Amino acid sequence: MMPILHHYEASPFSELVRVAFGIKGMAWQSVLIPNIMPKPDLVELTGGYARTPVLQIGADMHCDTAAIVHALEALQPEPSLYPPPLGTLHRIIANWAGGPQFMAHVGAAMGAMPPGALPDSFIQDRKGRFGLDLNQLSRATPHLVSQALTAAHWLDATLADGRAFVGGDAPGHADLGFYCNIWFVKAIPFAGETAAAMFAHPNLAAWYARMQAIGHGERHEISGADAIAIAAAATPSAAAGPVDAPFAAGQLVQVKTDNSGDTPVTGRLLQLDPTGITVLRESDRAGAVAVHFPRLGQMVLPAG
Ligand SMILES: N[C@@H](CCC(=O)N[C@@H](CS)C(=O)NCC(=O)O)C(=O)O
Repeated sequence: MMPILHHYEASPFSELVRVAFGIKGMAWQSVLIPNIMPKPDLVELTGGYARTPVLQIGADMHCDTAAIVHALEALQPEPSLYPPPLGTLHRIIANWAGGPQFMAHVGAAMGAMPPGALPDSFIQDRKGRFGLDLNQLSRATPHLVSQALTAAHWLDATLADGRAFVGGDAPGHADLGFYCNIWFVKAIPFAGETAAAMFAHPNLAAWYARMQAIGHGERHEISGADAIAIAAAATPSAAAGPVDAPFAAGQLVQVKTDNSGDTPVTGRLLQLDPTGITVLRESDRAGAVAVHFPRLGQMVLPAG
């Protein structure tokens, strides 16, 4: 079944997945979603998770790039996004790039914007949902730029022995993590000075060109209503997996991004172990859907 990416063009985490499709040479369907709330079609499918991106495979929704990459590996194992010799270490590096380093790159990219460059609705959305005050970001920007430039220095040093990608000859999840952060800074013209400092690193610049050349695979546009119809016609593929104590299979739980004010997703546990979390829920318009999360970074609480 062709995977469906719910995303918007300017989203760095979405770019990570689009290039993952490129590495795997996959065909995929694209649903463009709003970059602020409300997102009625997306939330209908996920049960509350509203971050970007989300990957849909039939009636299975994969929330967060960590769960998305995991699902893509299962759907099409080759070429792997965890090539040797790094293997699983790719995941650890990508987690660092998508965690602390993500905020540094947001600051480097958006902190340089003059007042009025962003619509007020966007500023209010990010303040209300994430406590991110974009109007105050410029004060923290020099520090955040220094953190992003340190990562650029490390990446360049990693590549200095002539390797093509972070782990050697083949690109993987770690490359995607670094790439989408730098891509975001490069995309914002106001951040030109920081981008220039990053691209002054010759190994980084050559690696970036290799990553960019990978492309996005084969993209086909569909609507949010199409995606809901596809989910309604499918049944969740999720086979029940292990459920770690103190939780039990079938238990009603809430899953929520740690340290966030995000809306929790409520459903019955199908799986809960270090490889991920899956809950089953009913959607009014799509019927039974399975919603998948990574274990790291998600809080699970008993519900009901
Ligand atoms: N840990 C998540 C983070 C996703 C995330 O924070 N995405 C940003 C956009 S790139 C977001 O959701 N922004 C708010 C929105 O799109 O409504 C992942 O890896 O997918």
